[in-house]
Amino acid sequence: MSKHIHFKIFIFALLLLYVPARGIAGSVSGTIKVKGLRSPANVLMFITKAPEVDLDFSKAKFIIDQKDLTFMPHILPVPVGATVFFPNHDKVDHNVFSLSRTKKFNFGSYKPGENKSIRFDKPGIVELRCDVHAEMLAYIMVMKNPFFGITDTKGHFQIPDPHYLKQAGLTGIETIPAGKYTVKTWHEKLKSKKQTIEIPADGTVSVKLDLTRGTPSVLYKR
Ligand SMILES: [Cu+2]
Repeated sequence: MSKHIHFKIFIFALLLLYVPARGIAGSVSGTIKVKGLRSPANVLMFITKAPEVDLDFSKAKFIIDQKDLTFMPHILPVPVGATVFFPNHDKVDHNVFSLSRTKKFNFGSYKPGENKSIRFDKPGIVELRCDVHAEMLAYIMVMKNPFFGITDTKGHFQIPDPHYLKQAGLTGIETIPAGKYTVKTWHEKLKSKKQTIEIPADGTVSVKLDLTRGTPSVLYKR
């Protein structure tokens, strides 16, 4: 065979390998049950390792609202590089700060109607507090990949989460490339669990996990 034919076969083989792999992708959905907590909501469900994706942040909007003396949402996963906004929609001043190693900051006291923002450039957990209101607590989870979801009040979740993507203004990551992955849980009062899953070429893999009270594991081992 000539070099030319060899090259053609090589290209053809590459196409066989490459083309299907791009178009074939699925998702994860499931239900979490918890013991020892009133609600199965606010559990972060995430894929530990995933293929790299180019994320377009141009329309991204990540917000932790301050309303009725609480942070909303209580837990917000964001991909590394995201900028999060912290509008004050209360009638009183707030002072949002973090002592976490992932990102230390202190906005100082700011007034109703004001807004602050900061970019999160390192993966890990950021615990948010308010200097004025000791009971205010929220978590920003800075994630290595955009494949995650948060359980609702019934314990249901989806990865990727269409509602989250729409709210955050992220596009192009509506599915996860088919293959074997590990899905893991994180909640501040629940022991973390993980499970191996296989994301199908087309469709959804279902996950059911029972969680109990305890200390969660670190988000990523360093
Ligand atoms: Cu406050």
